[in-house]
Amino acid sequence: MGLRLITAGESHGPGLTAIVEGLPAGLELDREALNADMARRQLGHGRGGRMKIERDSAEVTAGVRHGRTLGGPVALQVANRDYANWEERMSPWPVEAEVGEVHLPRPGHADLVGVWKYRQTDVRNVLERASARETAARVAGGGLAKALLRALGVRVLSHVVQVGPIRSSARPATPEDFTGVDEDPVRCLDAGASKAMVEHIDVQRRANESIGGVFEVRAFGLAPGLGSHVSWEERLDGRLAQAVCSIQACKGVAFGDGFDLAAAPGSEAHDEIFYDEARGFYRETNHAGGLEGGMTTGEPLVLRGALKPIPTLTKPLRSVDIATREPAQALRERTDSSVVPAAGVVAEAMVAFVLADAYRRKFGGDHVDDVLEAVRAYEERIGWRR
Ligand code: EPS
Repeated sequence: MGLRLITAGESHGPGLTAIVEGLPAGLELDREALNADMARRQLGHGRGGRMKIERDSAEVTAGVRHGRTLGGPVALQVANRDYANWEERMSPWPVEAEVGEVHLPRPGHADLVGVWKYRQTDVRNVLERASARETAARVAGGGLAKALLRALGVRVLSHVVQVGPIRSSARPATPEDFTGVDEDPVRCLDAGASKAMVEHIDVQRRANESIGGVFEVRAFGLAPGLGSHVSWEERLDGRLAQAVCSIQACKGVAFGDGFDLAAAPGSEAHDEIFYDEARGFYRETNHAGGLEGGMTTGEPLVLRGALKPIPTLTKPLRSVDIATREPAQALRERTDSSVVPAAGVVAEAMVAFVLADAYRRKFGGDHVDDVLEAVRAYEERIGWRR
């Protein structure tokens, strides 16, 4: 059995819930590490007023005793502090007060298609669930996946490689190369680029624009052979792309050299295979980003995700009132101007989740020590040296 993550919750409702099913028993959880990720997701230059209200933490309400998993589903709750300001508008039950409907769909959001599809007249019934607030629950659930990966010696890290047109030149090769990334205002490892990114965000924000960018996730210490070539649903690149592209505003995912590989001659696009007694099998390059034939190669996983600029604009785009069908400006709301640094943290959670799921599928095990023994036996059989 693999891992399953279900999230529930609306942006301004009482709170968010994450349920993770399929973790082995005996897995040690680190409360501080879970909540450190929750806080990291709230950071980044370009966030809006909402992040001053929320102080996210993940409260465990099921599946854990004295810091270790019991083998059943784990439930996590994240409160929405902002609910205090929305109690009437977002009450789960009918209220006396007259609550106005939202009729101005924002281009680029789920608003218009969502009201058609779910037979709604109020855009709020769509936007509340479509909101990227839901990613707080993903990070809570992903934290459990990270705990399993940590027990298996795997680290999943991220950094920002582009904000608007400004690119970072950092190419972190080891987990240590990520040191200090969370202290940078845009989670960028290239100090010069970081400064220019912050300036770009400030200039664009003053011009009432929103800003997109690219984050990169790297995973170190993976066993070879996670995923499979035998059927399309099992290919790990496909599973990772789905998980990362499901992050709100993500429009593209690439592995390793990604789209640049399309222009390279074949002789320069692949990672030649070497062997020596000390290292076993190894590669000197990683154009493939750690995946061949839909399986991990044992090299670091390298994945990038492209975010479009957020569709809630303080300079609203043209839209149509869905009640009157008259031309109108799209809904104007409090908003972030850039969320690329936060999206990297969310992508860590999604990548960790897919990788932990791949370990569960390949190695099974009801207790975490069963998993560890199975991984060690497999690595010994193939002669894999970390
Ligand atoms: C979001 C709009 C903003 C963001 C929100 C995502 O919220 P609000 O409408 O309350 O100002 O702050 O992100 C979060 C709340 C969060 O925790 O990341 C959207 O429309 O997607």
